[in-house]
Amino acid sequence: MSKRGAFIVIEGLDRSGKSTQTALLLSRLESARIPAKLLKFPDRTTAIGKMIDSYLKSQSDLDDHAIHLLFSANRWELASSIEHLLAAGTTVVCDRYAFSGIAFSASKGLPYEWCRAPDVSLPAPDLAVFLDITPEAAKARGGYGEERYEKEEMQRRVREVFRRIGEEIKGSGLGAWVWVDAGREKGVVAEEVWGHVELLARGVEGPLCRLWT
Ligand code: 2DT
Ligand code: MG
Repeated sequence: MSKRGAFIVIEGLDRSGKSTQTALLLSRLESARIPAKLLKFPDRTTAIGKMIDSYLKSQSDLDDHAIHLLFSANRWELASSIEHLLAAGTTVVCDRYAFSGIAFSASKGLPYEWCRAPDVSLPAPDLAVFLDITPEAAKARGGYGEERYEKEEMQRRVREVFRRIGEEIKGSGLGAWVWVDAGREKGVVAEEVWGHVELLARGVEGPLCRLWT
């Protein structure tokens, strides 16, 4: 039986190095001749993504529930492409996914279970790597940007919810969740990330799991 591609999600706070690390991971996969594709959520290029982009830039306001559902819809509109890529043997690396969806909305006060619901039965990653950095260290990396949520207080709450999500995944057998200390030099972090990804990226035999089931 031929193996499918691995589904890898990279999560973390703003300025934890997600863009840098996902780019380094992609070139590493390329050097190893492993077919791979990088996706990023939110995907701001779709019609839904444009609404999200305008909300994040504070050019529009939306009810907290409504924006949460748009973020989820933005994953659903790409879910079948993810499945097709994996089935064709391509490793999919995602910069943020449903875990960011829960972490950010729950940090605004929406109930955790409610936040989880719209993502039920989306493809579940085989591995989620959480790039862990303290909000202080993140801030020291040149400050946050201008977008909504890029504030130290918010990031602190988000990190707490991410902890809860990680514990839940580890206890559930739904793929793997690893914490990587992202406060270190980028080459060191990349090496550790690669250590977690390499074997999976050689191909996965089991079926794709579904979120939260
Ligand atoms: P970037 O800084 O990575 O572009 O993210 N977010 C993201 C949510 O609130 N819910 C979600 O489902 C996702 C995927 C995190 C932009 C911001 O969007 C937040 C930061
Ligand atoms: Mg950002």
